[in-house]
Amino acid sequence: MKHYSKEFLIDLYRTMVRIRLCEESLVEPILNGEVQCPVHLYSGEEAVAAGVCAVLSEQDYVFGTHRSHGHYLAKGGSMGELIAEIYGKEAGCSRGRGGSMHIIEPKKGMMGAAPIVGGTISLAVGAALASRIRKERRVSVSFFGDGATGEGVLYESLNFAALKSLPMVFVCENNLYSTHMPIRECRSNLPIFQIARPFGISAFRVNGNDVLKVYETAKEAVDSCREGRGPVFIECLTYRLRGHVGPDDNIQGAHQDIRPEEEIKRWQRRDPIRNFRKYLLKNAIAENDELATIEQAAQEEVRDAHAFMKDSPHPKQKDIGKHVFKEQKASV
Ligand SMILES: Cc1ncc(C[n+]2csc(CCOP(=O)(O)OP(=O)(O)O)c2C)c(N)n1
Ligand SMILES: [Mg+2]
Repeated sequence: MKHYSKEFLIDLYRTMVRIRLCEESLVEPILNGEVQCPVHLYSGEEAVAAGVCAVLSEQDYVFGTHRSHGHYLAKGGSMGELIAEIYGKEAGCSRGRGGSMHIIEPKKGMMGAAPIVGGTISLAVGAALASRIRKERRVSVSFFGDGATGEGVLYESLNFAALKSLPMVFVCENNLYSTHMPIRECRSNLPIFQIARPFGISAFRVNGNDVLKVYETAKEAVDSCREGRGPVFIECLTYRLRGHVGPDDNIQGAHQDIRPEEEIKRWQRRDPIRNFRKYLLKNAIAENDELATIEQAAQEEVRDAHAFMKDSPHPKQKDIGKHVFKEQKASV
């Protein structure tokens, strides 16, 4: 096992706990209708965002998906601004105009998220190209789900990134489902990471619930990018512990999860946070009290984030069209 400082390991734990508690704080408000925009919770997948973003500097770029609260928080986005965004408040990171699926913090390198499946992959390629042209050595990370493997833009992006040897890491969060569609029903047998190989791109599959494995693979990938060796593809096997959208899979309001109960239970036992907590205790890296203090601090941050949101007004009706793209009238 590689040697890591206690501080580093605790930071990984803290990041995952902050994401989980933030996500879980939204369950009640979604169910009682306080939160009105669609929210795709990241609970269960925290090790991917935490492990990958721990490798990145603030200058590196991250592009997300419809399920990106974790990417935003792990890249340094403010929890208060995230909660405010989800509630449509003016203090939100997109001034309340975007909601859960349009979160962004360019100052921290979180360049944005979007609900169009595969929609940000080519933007990440563009950022990697800009980094190359400007000789900035910034690495661009594209997070996307297994569902994006059905989108042509992924293959165009793989080709272009390989062609130009761009400093880019493709991170596929394979949670085995695309909405309610099991992956085995919509893909050929080819393991996802192997789609990168015909393009000459190094590709790996890791246990996406093991934060250290994710970190180690991402570290090699990012180092390789910085050395100018071109893009890398990482498939992270993981599972969402909540529904596709909202806390449960409410297919037309049925609040029903169509995934097999046994499968859900199996993945609950692989909870990345619970298992990393056990690892920290077993290896005497931290005491129970220390971890409890971290959990308490995260809970307080969540409370403060909700208080911050409550103090912020909604955008005024007359301003609702400001800060959003508009169709321009042709001048001729
Ligand atoms: C281009 C496009 N097609 C369909 C949808 C509807 N849609 C929203 S999320 C989703 C599933 C995405 O699955 P995946 O990429 O595996 O991400 P996950 O939700 O599992 O994290 C689909 C099909 C969409 N938003 N965009
Ligand atoms: Mg998926």
